[in-house]
Amino acid sequence: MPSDLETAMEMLILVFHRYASKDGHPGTLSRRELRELMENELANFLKSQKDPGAIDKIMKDLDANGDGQVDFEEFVSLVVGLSVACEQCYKMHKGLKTGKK
Ligand SMILES: [Ca+2]
Repeated sequence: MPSDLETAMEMLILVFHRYASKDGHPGTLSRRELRELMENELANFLKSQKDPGAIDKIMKDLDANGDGQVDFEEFVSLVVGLSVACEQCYKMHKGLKTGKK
């Protein structure tokens, strides 16, 4: 049986490819696929973004090699960035509840 972390890694891969396989380039996310992924899988994060151009900005930031497609490595950097932010909230939350670290 896979561990929690192995399951998390597998889910990342599966979610990426579920959206990446929707149009022409099956191994990468186009702008439209990235939008769809974020609307479905990161809806809360997207709601917190007041800027209507947020997805375009994220796309530009993620597309490190500038080919107009987000590959898995570029996608993972988004997930890592969001996870780091979430972990800071988690720590703060825990600190508030227990009164210590
Ligand atoms: Ca790219």
